Amino acid sequence: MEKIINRLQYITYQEIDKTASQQALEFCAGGGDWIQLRIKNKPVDYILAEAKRCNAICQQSGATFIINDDAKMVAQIDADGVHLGKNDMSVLEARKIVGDYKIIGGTANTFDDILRLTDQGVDYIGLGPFKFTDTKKDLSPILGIDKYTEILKECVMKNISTPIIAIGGIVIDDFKNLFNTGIHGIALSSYLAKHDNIGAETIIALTEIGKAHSFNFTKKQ
Ligand code: TZP
Ligand code: MG
Repeated sequence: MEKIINRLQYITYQEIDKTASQQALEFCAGGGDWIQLRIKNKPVDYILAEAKRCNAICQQSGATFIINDDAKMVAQIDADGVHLGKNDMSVLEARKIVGDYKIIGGTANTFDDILRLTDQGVDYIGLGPFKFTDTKKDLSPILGIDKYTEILKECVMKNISTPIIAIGGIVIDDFKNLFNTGIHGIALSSYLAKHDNIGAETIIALTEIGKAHSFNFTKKQ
């Protein structure tokens, strides 16, 4: 079965007064179709309960639901996939746990990271950080638009077609420049989370992604 990698991933955010599942509900209400549950420094029972709620919300609205770090939890609740950071288990280990049909995403900061992840059969790559962000501690070096351009060119030259998702400090004004580099999609956390109505801002973000992607796509035909 072909795994579909959507163009907007919402990463749940911990610095607001809404639970991850409340955020998931608002994001899906706005037409969002891909959520990554990311909860740090909480008991596993709390994360599991939130994961089950998010999974149900995503199933109901046809959205893809993946969990940060925890491949075993993905298998346990039959979520759609896992996102692995640089310090998490390898893609090969995660594949043994979740099987061939689940999505495995991996974090990259360099072209070498992308090569390593694609060799291991990752389904998408989160490339970043694009800009500085408070959302993640211990940030890797910031890439900016020039590094994205360089790395995406290298992907074309080496025939790497794994979808690349831009991440880190991204706001709507960045979409056009980022899609110009050849990325597949965008991951947003604080930008959407900080809007009172995550759903309303999701509608706007999806529209702008559609414009930025289609402009770049038609240019290439
Ligand atoms: N990995 C690299 S940057 C980042 C993660 C999880 C945080 C993205 O969040 P924001 O709020 O969109 O910068
Ligand atoms: Mg991690």
